[in-house]
Amino acid sequence: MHRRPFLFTLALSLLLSVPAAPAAAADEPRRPNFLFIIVDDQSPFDLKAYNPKSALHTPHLDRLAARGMVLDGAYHMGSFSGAVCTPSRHMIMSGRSVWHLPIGPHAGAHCPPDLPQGTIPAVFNRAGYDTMRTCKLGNSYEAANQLFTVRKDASKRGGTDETGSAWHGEQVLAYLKNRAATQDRDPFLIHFGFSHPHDTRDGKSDLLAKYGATNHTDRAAPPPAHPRQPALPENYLPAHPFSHGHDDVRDEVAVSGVWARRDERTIRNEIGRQFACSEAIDVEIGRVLAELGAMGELDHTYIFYTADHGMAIGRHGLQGKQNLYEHTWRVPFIAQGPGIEPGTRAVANAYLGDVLATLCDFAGIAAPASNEGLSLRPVLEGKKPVIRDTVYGVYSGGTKPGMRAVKHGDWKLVKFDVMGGTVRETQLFNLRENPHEFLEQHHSPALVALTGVKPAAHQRNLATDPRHAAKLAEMETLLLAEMRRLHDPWRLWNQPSDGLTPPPEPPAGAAKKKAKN
Ligand SMILES: [Ca+2]
Ligand SMILES: [Ca+2]
Repeated sequence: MHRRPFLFTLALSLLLSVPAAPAAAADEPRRPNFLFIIVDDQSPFDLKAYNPKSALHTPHLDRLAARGMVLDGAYHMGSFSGAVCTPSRHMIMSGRSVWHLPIGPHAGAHCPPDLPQGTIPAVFNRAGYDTMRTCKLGNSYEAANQLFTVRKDASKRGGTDETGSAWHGEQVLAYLKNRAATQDRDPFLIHFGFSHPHDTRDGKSDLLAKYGATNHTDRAAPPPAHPRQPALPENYLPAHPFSHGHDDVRDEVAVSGVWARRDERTIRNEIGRQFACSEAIDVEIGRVLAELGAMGELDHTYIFYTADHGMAIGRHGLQGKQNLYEHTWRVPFIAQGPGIEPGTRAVANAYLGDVLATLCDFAGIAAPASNEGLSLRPVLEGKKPVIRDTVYGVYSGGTKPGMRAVKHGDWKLVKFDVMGGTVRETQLFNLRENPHEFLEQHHSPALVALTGVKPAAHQRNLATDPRHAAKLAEMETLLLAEMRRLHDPWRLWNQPSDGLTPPPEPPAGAAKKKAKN
């Protein structure tokens, strides 16, 4: 309100070609807008910003990356459910860590009852922002979602403008046009969510054709091959070398077009479908950014782009999001806005649960007491390379205790304690030297002949290499410390029990049914 006279003065001044009155601007700095873009199920390695060899065409995201900062170490903290979406989106909205959410085992002991009042829409409503949201429906944080003052949610995973990503774009464009028409000058926070590229990956026909893909529905046969299909991923395997502990989860066996298939034709076609859906999203981002530019809002708006978690689609022989390899544990994270140097990168060691603190910091709003995330602003403004030294990850939506990961510097430890104690595996990677987390199986001559990717001799799991025994012990100690600090309710086979009573296993089949998003 108090800005309107200034803006009017500014417009009048420009019109008359005389200098604007600077004193008014200094008194009341304009509060920034936020456009938070989140897609459903996307590996950072799909994007050229992370993988220059990717065939995915995303000119608008490329431009966002060129005008902003790309984070190379952004992670979702994990999940205790096959529906990885759900805890991920709770963490984004609330800034809480994975074992301190209002859902999941022992949640009540670690979560304030009024948490919805500490979520992004509640905090920004109270601060005088206009809040608007579009996204898919379901597998999210409904108590937070319903607090956006304008809400246009629907699951849109079809292959037309009305049934696909264009629908979400239209909701944001209509909102922006209404703001312009009513001359609404309040700062805004828009949650611009998409339902794709989550399966079913029914892309638009022109984009499917661009990537040589078909919306394959015949479970009895692989889809047709096509030379325009994207290549197999560098760390493709025809099967994961051991059970990862949730073999029957929907994403590994029941996604239409893939099912349990991991053959070259199936994987390349499905990546083509994923890319068709991701390019359609890029088109919508371009439309919205163009509108913000036309409204003169672009220079006053922080833009964030991310996904709720990554996705395998053939990498390491897996198809879903129920693992802790980098393709799935990590998320894309690109930020543009005032004070963020164009064309920069940082590791950050960010969690999606840092988003709330970051938005608050840029807006000049105090983060709520329930927030546990850290503001990424010092990283985004180039003042720090990382916001924390150690990153923890969990997947325990299948057999318990499940998988755990910890990353520190270039080193990453992954542990699998699954299938009733019959699978106990340890992986140690140096991510600088082995960024694709190549395993012994990636060195197979038959696989090298298929993918054309020949790992170097040292690019393998180093857990049993005696030269790295000290590093392994150090990472094991870090993992246990993180599990204790974050109230992980389980311990692994080689850890002290700490007197914990592990939560009961869900009845057989329960995890499978829940594992949709
Ligand atoms: Ca998801
Ligand atoms: Ca308003």
